[in-house]
Amino acid sequence: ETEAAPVPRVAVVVCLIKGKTVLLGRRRSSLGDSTFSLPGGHLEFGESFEECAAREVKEETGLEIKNIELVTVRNSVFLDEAKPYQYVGIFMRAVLADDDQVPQNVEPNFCDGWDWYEWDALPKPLFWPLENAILAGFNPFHT
Ligand code: 8DG
Ligand code: MG
Ligand code: MG
Repeated sequence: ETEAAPVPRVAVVVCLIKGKTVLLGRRRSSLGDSTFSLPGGHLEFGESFEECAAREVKEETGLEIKNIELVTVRNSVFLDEAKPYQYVGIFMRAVLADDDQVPQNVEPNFCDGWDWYEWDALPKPLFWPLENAILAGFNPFHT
């Protein structure tokens, strides 16, 4: 069986902001295993970026979000993986619809759990597309 040629995919990731903190979870995935990343996932056919952001955050954390806005777009190409990949990463920003909500680890096979981290003291290692975005100036608090 021959594998289909790789194609770029669209991913929507969400910087969910609470005070000075953002929500991160440690990945359980062949891609970036045990690194900290934002909630997010693949854009489905027909979705807006905002709809995808709200759906992925709900699916992964149980949280309801509001004030969903585009912050930046990144092109992440990784040719050195066992399976090469390219993501057009749509980086959104949002806040909790209701501040009393607590994140749930809805997909424990894919994440060790969610927690809030101060932007100035992010955990390490970060998932590399997120790390690269930050090195390039991504800052959801300064836009
Ligand atoms: P899905 O099946 O729910 O649609 O996808 P997923 O399993 O939740 O996918 P994911 O790996 O969490 O996200 C899709 C891709 O988005 C990921 O492989 C690479 C890209 N991506 C970035 N930055 C970030 C980030 O900070 N967090 C997440 N989760 N994905 C990111 O470029
Ligand atoms: Mg995900
Ligand atoms: Mg997902």
